[in-house]
Amino acid sequence: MPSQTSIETQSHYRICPLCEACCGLEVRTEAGRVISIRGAGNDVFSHGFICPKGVSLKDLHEDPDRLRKPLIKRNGEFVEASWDEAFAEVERRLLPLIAEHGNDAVATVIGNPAAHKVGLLSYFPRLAKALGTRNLFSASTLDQMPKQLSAGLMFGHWLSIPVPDIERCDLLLMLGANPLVSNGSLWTVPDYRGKARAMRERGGRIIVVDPRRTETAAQADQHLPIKPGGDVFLLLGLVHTLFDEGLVRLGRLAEHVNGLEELRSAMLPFAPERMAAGCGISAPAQRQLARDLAAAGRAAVYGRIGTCTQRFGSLNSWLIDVLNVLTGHLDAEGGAMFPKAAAFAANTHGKPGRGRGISTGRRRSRVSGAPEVFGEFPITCLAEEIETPGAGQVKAVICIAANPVLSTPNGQRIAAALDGLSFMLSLDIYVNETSRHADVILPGLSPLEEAHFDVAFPQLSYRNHARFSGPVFAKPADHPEEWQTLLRLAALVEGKGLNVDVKALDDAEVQRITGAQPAELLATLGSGPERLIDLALRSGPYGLTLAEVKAAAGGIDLGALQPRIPELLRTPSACIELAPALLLADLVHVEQALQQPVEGMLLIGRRDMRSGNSWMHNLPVLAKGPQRCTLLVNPLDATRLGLSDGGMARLRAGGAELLAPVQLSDELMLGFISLPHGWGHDLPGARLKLAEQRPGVNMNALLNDQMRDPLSGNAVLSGIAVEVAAA
Ligand SMILES: Nc1nc2c(c(=O)[nH]1)N[C@H]1C(S)=C(S)[C@@H](COP(=O)(O)OP(=O)(O)OC[C@H]3O[C@@H](n4cnc5c(=O)[nH]c(N)nc54)[C@H](O)[C@@H]3O)O[C@H]1N2
Ligand SMILES: Nc1nc2c(c(=O)[nH]1)N[C@H]1C(S)=C(S)[C@@H](COP(=O)(O)OP(=O)(O)OC[C@H]3O[C@@H](n4cnc5c(=O)[nH]c(N)nc54)[C@H](O)[C@@H]3O)O[C@H]1N2
Ligand code: SF4
Ligand SMILES: [Mo]
Repeated sequence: MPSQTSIETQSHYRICPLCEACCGLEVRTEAGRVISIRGAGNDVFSHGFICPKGVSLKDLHEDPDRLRKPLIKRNGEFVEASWDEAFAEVERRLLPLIAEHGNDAVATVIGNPAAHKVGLLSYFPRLAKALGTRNLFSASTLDQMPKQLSAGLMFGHWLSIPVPDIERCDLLLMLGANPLVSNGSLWTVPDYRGKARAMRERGGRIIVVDPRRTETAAQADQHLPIKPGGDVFLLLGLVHTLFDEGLVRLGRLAEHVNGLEELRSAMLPFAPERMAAGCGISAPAQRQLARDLAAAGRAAVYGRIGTCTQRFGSLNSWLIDVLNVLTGHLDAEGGAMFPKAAAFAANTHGKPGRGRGISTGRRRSRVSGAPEVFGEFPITCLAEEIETPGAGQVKAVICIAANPVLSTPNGQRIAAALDGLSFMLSLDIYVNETSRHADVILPGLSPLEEAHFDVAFPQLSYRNHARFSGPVFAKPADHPEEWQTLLRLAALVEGKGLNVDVKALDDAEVQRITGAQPAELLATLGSGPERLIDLALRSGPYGLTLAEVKAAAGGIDLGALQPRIPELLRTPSACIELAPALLLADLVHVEQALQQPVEGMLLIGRRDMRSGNSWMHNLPVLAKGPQRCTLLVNPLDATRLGLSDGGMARLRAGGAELLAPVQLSDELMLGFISLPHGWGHDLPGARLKLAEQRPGVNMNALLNDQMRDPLSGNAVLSGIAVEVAAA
């Protein structure tokens, strides 16, 4: 319960759902309104850190454009509807489609906010099972799928991803990440800035590999500018050097690795001297970096989205952890370590040390034949699956907390495809660039009306912890929570009709998945996500209960990361797989790429502290200030191209064209330009009054939806050649 600090002012603890840092916030309210939001000083994990996005939860809660009622499109216009009417409309439109065209005619698309919503995460599988469709898509193939794949192949589970143990690290090599702005990704590390500063004050060193001298690079000891898409060459050069110069030290892991000799011979061709042209980093610099890593007492290599959203994203993700293993820094204090989450972590369940491992390609997408990875097809295959007639054609889309029209390469193609559907349902909180195409929109709640427990991010945290926050405000009585909406949809698809008892459905499902749990225990644990959290905590490695976590103000600290190999491994061999065949087979393509360098001005993305992908530009506290959707250009390139600061540039690629305001910046190396993603809020039919005042342009309109990492299905978002001219 909220603590009473005066007659009127109440203080509430709320974990922020807006990025992976998962900060604990203190939300102060008076008479049902938010009066302030700050970092919660008593949070055992984030210790009072907050960024401007955390503050924006007030604006999000109060945003007049945020949907509070379901919408049904009638004669091309959205009209408000009751929940019963909206579900009835879904039933009326969707069931005949499934009956006529089969289960695969429905595709689902899940977006980023779902990763922060225990209700969506834990109840989506229920809907997916009811739908029984093979056409599952998500933002994961715009983001981290390569890392999940490499972790799965090496360690046996998709989410067994090591993170830097920054509080004890001496040398951190970071590629394609800008945690000073993004606040960390696949590495839950609130206040990266403070931790990096502390590391350097201890004498530690941070090296950043990035085409741009980012905020993170500027604060580091060294910035190594790399050619976009060039990481695979650099990483191969580094691994080659370790073998070539006899620097491999497996230490404690020696008895837990498989494939060392295969790896050694596979690396023979990739001498730094040959790789330098591909990455733009000289051979001596590569060799020195490899020696530094090998010599460091405690070091970690960490790569993030810049290394994933490339043609060789999977190879990059693999080679990063290969470097950690070969230098003896994986699973060692101060190195790259595996968190042990209190709940929901697959790598804490089952027989320790051995498992089934992972596989891909159990199915292929109908049109491109892309392999299924982690149960999904690449999101860049969505449009073609809708457009292409024939058996299995997608006729309906259920879009859950996703905005693919802005977030996916060639989003304009997706927009056109969505218009060709027979039915579209969005679970969203706005009428935006994607949900405007829907026939029915079922809104989620304000984050301040929801309880919160992170399912995924404690599996990626710099320190182990368990935290929970309750709702700040009671939700409107008739507004279902999103897990209830998902259960109702699942029941509807299963033909159970509209008048279902959601609690009974939930009880039956929990009974089914937990099997052995006595009915009395299940009854005492309530319902919905909280019951699932409680069960997961109880069966988790610390044997906690939800009541214990709730009772601990600011959460429970579960200590610094501890070595977990071999216990964590779930590979069939019970070893770390250093040389998975799927990855080795892709090396021939690296050779080809080396012979065919991409020419021209290369476009990369960037993130901004006051922006969150595509959907936070309608919040006043974030929207204020300078224009953020600008094209960064090196002044020398600008002169050559006739561009000037504040002037407009015309960008062309793949038949698409857009105009963007130029901002001169020496952060960028010659030949590279940068534009942020998630903009372009000028599409007709969206209802984002503030965002449309300064819409920005959609950089994804320039990207090619056929460019993917074929192993993981991840889209290529970086290093695309574009034509640039003054407009
Ligand atoms: N060029 C380029 N493109 C990129 C990236 C890049 O770096 N460069 N980054 C990629 C990455 S990493 C990601 S994760 C993707 C994100 O891609 P998406 O997930 O498709 O996009 P978001 O902008 O996060 O949109 C989230 C949607 O969820 C809605 N929403 C917000 N909160 C809730 C809620 O509580 N419930 C429901 N039901 N809906 C909610 C929002 O209104 C919005 O429509 O973008 C990718 N696109
Ligand atoms: N403020 C803010 N925070 C966010 C988000 C946001 O939109 N805004 N989005 C959230 C999401 S969904 C995610 S996934 C995370 C992502 O978190 P990060 O991975 O830290 O994201 P970015 O800031 O995009 O950093 C990627 C870096 O890769 C660089 N890069 C581009 N191409 C290459 C390349 O070829 N090689 C190398 N080595 N580097 C390259 C870019 O210049 C950029 O600095 O951020 C999350 N946090
Ligand atoms: S860093 Fe992320 S989690 Fe923390 S306040 Fe900002 S948006 Fe929220
Ligand atoms: Mo992301």
